[in-house]
Amino acid sequence: MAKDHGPTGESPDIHEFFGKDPVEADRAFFGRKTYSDRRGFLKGTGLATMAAMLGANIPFHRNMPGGLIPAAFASEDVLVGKDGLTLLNDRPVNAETPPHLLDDAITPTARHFIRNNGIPPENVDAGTWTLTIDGLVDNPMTYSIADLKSKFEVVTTALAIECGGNGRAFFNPPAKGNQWTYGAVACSEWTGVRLKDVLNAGGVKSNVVYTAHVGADTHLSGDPDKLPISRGVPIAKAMTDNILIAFAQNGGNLHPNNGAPLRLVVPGWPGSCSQKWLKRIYLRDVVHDGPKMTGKAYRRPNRRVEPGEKVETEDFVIIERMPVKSLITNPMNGATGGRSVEVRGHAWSGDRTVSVVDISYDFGATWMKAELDAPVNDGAWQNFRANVELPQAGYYEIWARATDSAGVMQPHAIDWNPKGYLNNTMHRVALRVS
Ligand SMILES: Nc1nc2c(c(=O)[nH]1)N[C@H]1C(S)=C(S)[C@@H](COP(=O)(O)O)O[C@H]1N2
Ligand SMILES: [Mo]
Repeated sequence: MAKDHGPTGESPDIHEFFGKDPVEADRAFFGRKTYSDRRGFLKGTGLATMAAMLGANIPFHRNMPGGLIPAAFASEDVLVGKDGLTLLNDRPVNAETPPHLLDDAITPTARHFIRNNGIPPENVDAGTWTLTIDGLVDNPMTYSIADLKSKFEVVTTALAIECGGNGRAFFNPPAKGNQWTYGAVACSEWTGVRLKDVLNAGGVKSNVVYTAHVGADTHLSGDPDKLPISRGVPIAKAMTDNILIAFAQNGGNLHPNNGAPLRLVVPGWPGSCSQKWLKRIYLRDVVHDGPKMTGKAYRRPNRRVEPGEKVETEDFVIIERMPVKSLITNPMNGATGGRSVEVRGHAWSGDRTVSVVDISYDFGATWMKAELDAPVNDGAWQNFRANVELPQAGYYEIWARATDSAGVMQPHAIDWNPKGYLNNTMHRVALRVS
C-alpha cells in the first residue's frame, strides 16, 4: 500500500486512520459529519489523497458510498494470524473459512472465522483484564483472569460456534448482511471456566430471567456510549454445563479477532450469544434488550413465510438453538480426482446430537450412511467419513444430509426468512472424475 499522507497529514495507513478515528476519517475523506450520513462522497483533499493512495484517479468516485475502504486496500493486513480466510468486509472485519480448510476435527485458531460488529479493542492486556458479574446477583464481583483460574474449575472442551447468518448468501430474494456461504462455523478447543459456576458464585436472584453480555469493542460510529452488540440468553440456558468463559483457544491465546483475552462460548446457539472481549455480564429480570437483541436482528418470523413476504417486527422471535446441519470438508468443491473418494465433514445440531449423516453421489436418488463419530464432548460438532466408489469418469455431486436426535433432517430447500438466518440446507460439492 502507498505510504502517503492521509487528509490530516499524519496518517500513513488508511486502516489505521479509520481504525483510530472513524468519524474523523469519514469526515476527512467523504465530507460526512456522522457515520450514518450515507450521502457523503469523496471530494477535495479527501479525493486527492484517496487517488494518490490508489495511484490512480477514481472516475466513479461520486458513486462510492461514504466510509467505503477501496477493495484495493482490503487486504490481508486485517487477517494477520489467519490462514486462507475469505474477507467479506473489512470495516468491521468479517471473514469466513472455505469448507475444505475446515477439514480438521478441531478448527485451528488460524482458521476460525471472524464476525465483528464493531471495532475490536486495541492493545489488550490479559494481565489487567477484568470481568464484572453484576445486576441481579447477591454478590456483585469483579474478577481478573487469574482470579477466574484460581477460583473456579478450569475445563477444556471442543465447542462449535456458528453465526446465525451462515448460508445467507443463498437466499432468494437476497437478505442484507454479510453474504456468508458455508464457512461462518468452527469448532475450536476452548479453555475456561463454566459460566454457571461464575454466576452461582455471585448468587443468582430468584427473579432473574436473562443474562446480558458486554464486550470491549467500539461501535462503528466511534461513539463510546454505544455498544456494537450486547446479547444474552435465558437464565436456564446460562446454567447449562457446556457454556464457557474462555481464556484460551486451542491451548494458546485467543486470536485478537476472536475475542482475546476473554470471551463467552455458547455452543449450539447463534454465534452472537458468544460475546467476545467480555467485560461484564449482568443479570436481568426481563428479556435482555441490548443492541442486536431487538427488531429483526438475530430474530426470525414466528411462522413459516413465503420467500419475499413482508413480516411485521412484532411477529419476530429471538433465535435460540441452531438447526441440524452438515458440512463437507473433503473433497473440495470443484475438485478433480480418481474414482475412490473419502468424503469427510462435520455435522451438528444445537442442544442435540446428530444421529445419522447420509451421503449421495447420484443427486439424491440413493443414500449411504457415513461413519459418524459421537461428539468428543457436549457442544462439539461430530465428524463423519464415507468411502465412495464412483462408477466411471464424469461429473458428480456429493451431497450430505444430517438427521438429529429428535429425528429432524436437513431440508433440500431454504426455509426463507427476511434476514437470512438459519440456512441449513444440504451441502453439495462438485467433483469430476478423470
Ligand atoms: N463483543 C462482541 N462479541 C461478539 C461479536 C461482536 O461483534 N462483538 N460478534 C458475535 C457474532 S454475530 C458471532 S457469529 C460470533 C463470532 O465469533 P468469532 O468472530 O470468534 O468467529 O461472535 C459474537 N460475539
Ligand atoms: Mo453472528
